[in-house]
Amino acid sequence: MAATPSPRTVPDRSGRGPRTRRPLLTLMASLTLVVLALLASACGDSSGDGGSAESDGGPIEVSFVDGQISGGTLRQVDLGSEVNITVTADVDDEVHVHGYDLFEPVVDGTPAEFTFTADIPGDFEVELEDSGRLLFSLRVS
Ligand SMILES: [Cu+2]
Repeated sequence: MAATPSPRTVPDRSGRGPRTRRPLLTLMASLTLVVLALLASACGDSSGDGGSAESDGGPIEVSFVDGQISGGTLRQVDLGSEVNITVTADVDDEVHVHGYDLFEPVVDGTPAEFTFTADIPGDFEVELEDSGRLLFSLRVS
């Protein structure tokens, strides 16, 4: 076996060396985009944001009637508090509390009701799962 000697490559002497700043910036930019995309695309389309935050310790009541959602776009609760959510709808669907991954069927005439401890901080969508409608965002902080 004759080992072929690898040809000696000419050392790179093309000046002051390559500038490698730009690729790093591009990488960081795309990482940011990926993170943003992941956050935004949990399930269904989410656009309800920047609304008026309503902070109240009481139960959260939201209704979906004739395609209209009423009850507020952003509801705020304290981290660690007991949350009670009641969703009334004139359709048969399923209510999904993202993040906490709670599902509860809602039937015309029978509201979906959740009671849980808000022990995960963040903004979470509460959604009518089948129709893909965002009922409101739950902010736990
Ligand atoms: Cu969902």
